[in-house]
Amino acid sequence: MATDGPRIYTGSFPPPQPSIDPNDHVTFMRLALDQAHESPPKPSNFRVGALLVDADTGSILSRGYTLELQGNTHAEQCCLAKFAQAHELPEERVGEALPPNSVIYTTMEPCNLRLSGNLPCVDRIIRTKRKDGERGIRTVYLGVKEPEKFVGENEGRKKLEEHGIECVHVGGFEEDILRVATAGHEK
Ligand code: HJL
Ligand code: ZN
Repeated sequence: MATDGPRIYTGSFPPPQPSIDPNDHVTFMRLALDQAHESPPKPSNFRVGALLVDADTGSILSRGYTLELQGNTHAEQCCLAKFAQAHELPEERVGEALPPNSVIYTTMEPCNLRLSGNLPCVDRIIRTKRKDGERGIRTVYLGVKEPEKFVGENEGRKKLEEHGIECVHVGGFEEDILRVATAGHEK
């Protein structure tokens, strides 16, 4: 007979994530936008969210948002650095732990120039190389182009494509993404 006590989870740990269809780009972008909401408003940059996904299985490998990690950190940077950390690698060697078909979702086109002079996320993405020499991140899904507010025209997408990384715009979230990204900016 069934009892009313608390149900005890006896499965694997951590519990398996509900699986997302790897082609469901809208759901992944929505989850990236959830990340952007976590970012503290700052007048001199955008609030962005990012998600690292294994495109073969649809599993989420890592998440990140602007200023999540210590210092002046970007969403894509945090996402990669956290995955590297979880695999006991420095961020620049994160590619060695990436599955063969890894992709990144970001609410905003990755940066190609930073006012602070920090390494742009485009370079962080390009340098992801697996142990077999293959590219770590194959595709970047982006929600909006970077507004021309801080660095003029961002050539991030162009540079990624020049390096053979496919860039795909996931439409439908532009208004929300920009509202979240610019919260805290002077009007
Ligand atoms: C992206 C982010 C983020 C930006 N872009 N893709 N992800 N904050 O997490 C781009 C913007 C830079 C400014 C200021 N923002 O962030 O151009 O201080 O934030 O290095 O150029 O540069 P710093
Ligand atoms: Zn960046």
